[in-house]
Amino acid sequence: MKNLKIAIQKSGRLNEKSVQLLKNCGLSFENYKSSLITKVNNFNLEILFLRDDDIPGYVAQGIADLGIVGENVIDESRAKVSYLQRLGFGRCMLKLAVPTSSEITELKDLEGKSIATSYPVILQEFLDEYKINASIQEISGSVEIAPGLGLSDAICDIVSTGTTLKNNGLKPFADVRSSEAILIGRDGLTENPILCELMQRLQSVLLAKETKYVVLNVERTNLPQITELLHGVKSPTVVPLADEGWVAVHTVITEDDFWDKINKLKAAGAQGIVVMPIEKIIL
Ligand code: PRT
Ligand code: ZN
Repeated sequence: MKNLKIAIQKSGRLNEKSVQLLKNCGLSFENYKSSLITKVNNFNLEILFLRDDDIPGYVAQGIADLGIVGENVIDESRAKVSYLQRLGFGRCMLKLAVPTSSEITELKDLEGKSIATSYPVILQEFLDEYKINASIQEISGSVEIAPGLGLSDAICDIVSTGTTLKNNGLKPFADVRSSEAILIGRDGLTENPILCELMQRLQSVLLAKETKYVVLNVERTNLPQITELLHGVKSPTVVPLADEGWVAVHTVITEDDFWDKINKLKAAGAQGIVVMPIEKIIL
């Protein structure tokens, strides 16, 4: 069978997590920083290491079959690719920001002003949506220093912790779009058996990341309340303990309501709660 090619970022914020995700899917490969392409030893896949900006175009042209890249980069490129899977890392927000002393406080104040950004396509669409006429100054990096240099009144840039804005005397005042890393694919790939296998592995890794394996002890008399709290899970495993009045309950809890559920379990009499990471969940 012909190998598929997946393009990932060569170096930068998405590289390490992209490599780790593929390795967690059981793929074994050398990650030499100097090579641009590497063959996976135990799967029909080759990995191309590219600059993130090039990935959507490579996939749209079919030079790579798959790619891992931020939504911001996909949208900015306008490349025609399919979204296959959200990957849950590289999360950030494209924001509008101004110097802390600026009189601009809301979107309509941008009318007639200039905005520096590396994302002119996304920004223009956003301004059109809100019917704002502003001039866009396209710059490729260090956008945060543009207002200080007198190049623009505002900026539109990626923010994650907000430290860079703060360090440059800027304050955010509007969100343009959120972004996370996405697995993208070229057209006509969906039926490919190599992709189907990879998607199954990816989903089991991603699902496992969102869940925890929990073991707890409870008095038999309190078991009904505990199983009631765990109604989302197909019958939790209940194991008798040496002390006949007690049982151990084994279950899986999702990350999003983890603490809420643990506190309710404790209130219902759960003791000795042990929480373990799950590597994979095969459905
Ligand atoms: O060399 P190459 O072109 O491949 O990489 P790059 O330098 O263009 O991108 P890189 O590695 O910086 O980011 C890759 C992707 O990570 C982006 O396209 C986003 O999808 C995502 N991402 C997540 C981020 C951030 N968080 C982030 N904080 N991309 C950039 N930043 C920058 C931002 O531009 C700003 O300068 O970090 C600074 C802000 O960070 P905070 O934490 O101070 O707010
Ligand atoms: Zn880039």
